[in-house]
Amino acid sequence: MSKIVRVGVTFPPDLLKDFDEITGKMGYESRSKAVQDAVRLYVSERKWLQEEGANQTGVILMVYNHDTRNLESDLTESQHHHQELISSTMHIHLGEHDCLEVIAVKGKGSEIRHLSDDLATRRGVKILKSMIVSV
Ligand code: NI
Repeated sequence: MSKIVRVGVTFPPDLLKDFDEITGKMGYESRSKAVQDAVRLYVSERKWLQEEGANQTGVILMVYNHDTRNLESDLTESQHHHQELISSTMHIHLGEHDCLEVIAVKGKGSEIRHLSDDLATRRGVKILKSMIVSV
């Protein structure tokens, strides 16, 4: 393994206080380990935006209003169209009108982004978040 490098970083006090509180509650005993994990997460979350050809995996989380005309059939059609990307989906009824759909994906970054954008821009889709990491 590569050796450890020591760096000095400055923080606004409030940010560091929040970070220490949260990581302390999580059970981190070392601030270095907590910062390393936070940076690793940040890098893995953003790497996919730059490595469109690389293999990536993750979930697309989507909240939508199922009353919106044609939305459910359009969403199903889009998912059939991208079936090679989609490993699994989970549907949760949130109330009278809203549904949560969790779509597990794996494939090329550019194709995952294409699916994500296709779903996000449809009328009736209220929230779409993707958590994609490079693998
Ligand atoms: Ni539903």
